[in-house]
Amino acid sequence: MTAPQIELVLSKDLDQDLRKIADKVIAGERITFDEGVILYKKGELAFVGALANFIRERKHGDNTYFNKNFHVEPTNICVFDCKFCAYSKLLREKTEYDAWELSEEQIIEKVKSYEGTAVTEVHIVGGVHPKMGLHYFANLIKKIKEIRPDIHVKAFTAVELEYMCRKAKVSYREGLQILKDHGQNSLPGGGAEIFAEAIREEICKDKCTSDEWLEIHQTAHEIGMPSNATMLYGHIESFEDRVDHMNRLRELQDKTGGFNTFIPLKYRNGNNQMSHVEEVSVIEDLRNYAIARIYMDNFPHLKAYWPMIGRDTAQISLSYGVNDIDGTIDDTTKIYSMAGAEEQNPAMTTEQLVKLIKQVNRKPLERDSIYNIVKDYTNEFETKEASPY
Ligand code: MET
Repeated sequence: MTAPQIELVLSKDLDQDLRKIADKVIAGERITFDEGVILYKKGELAFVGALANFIRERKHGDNTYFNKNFHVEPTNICVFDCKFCAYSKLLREKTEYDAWELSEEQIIEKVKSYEGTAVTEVHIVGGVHPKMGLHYFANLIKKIKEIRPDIHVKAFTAVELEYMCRKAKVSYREGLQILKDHGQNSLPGGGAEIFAEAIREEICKDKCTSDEWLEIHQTAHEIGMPSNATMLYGHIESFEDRVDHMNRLRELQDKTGGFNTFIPLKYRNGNNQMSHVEEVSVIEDLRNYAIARIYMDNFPHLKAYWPMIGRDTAQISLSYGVNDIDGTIDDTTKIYSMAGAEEQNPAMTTEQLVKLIKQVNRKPLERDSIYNIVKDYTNEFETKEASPY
């Protein structure tokens, strides 16, 4: 099915630069930085989409992953002041949302509320609270593991970890080892934003630097904790900045192999300090997924985070390189709903996730946090037969 799709795109009067890139992709070769920029500048959606889908099917066939998870967001009080953030409260004017600070008991109660359910992962991120430190969180993780020894704890962005380690006066390696010893399994990909220093200075100058973000992930990989990586796109960055961002990640992945998934995050412009910056179109979202799939040749997985992009676009993205759509969530995160995303109470049942995947002729597989298959849902939740495409 894939080859004719590509033929169709190539048989047009194709730009020579794009032709060369297509030949490389079909041959399984890596594209260069300059070629990444060319894709952003000249690659129409149909072209980059066909290449990305070709790669997706070569790597994964129709396999499409989701998981059963929930989030814990201990607080939205934050010492940092990222201009794109609609979430943090401390340095910010009061908005319709109040500050919150969960107690340890409240967090433990939340975890207990999932007793007897089939969740496999808890995702813990939030504001960088001056009083919630490394040892507090290490003990919290230990308590979570006492209640749910089987649950995968994916916790704390590099931004949160940099602050925690600095305050506790430990090296990244020591800090990460303490968290690992208390039961933390992996790191989420947040806080990367855009690595280009000039843009970082404009949008989030007071939090950890790009080099620190990369060093923390490298250190985590070295001590056996895998991680994910994100890129906040569609604000004031250039196409060169996006390729530079992906390039730094691709280089680190060549060294460590510790990243599982790349997650492009769309800039949403609600309730923040740069709301005048327009959001990009859905076409650009899909082009960005596709180019990421083409460029990040050493990342196994590409995720569309549905609470951010919406379930319709997440479904379409499965034809543009994406092979993972995250999880059930159960209305436990406010990060994107506060930024104006359509999903104001993000939650999907297993049936909804499976049907979303089956409707577009993909294979729904529940995974754990490190992509072991938990269950194949091919024969469950019958849905209207999808047309071939
Ligand atoms: N505190 C995190 C960071 O900046 C993000 C958590 S969600 C507001 O990396």
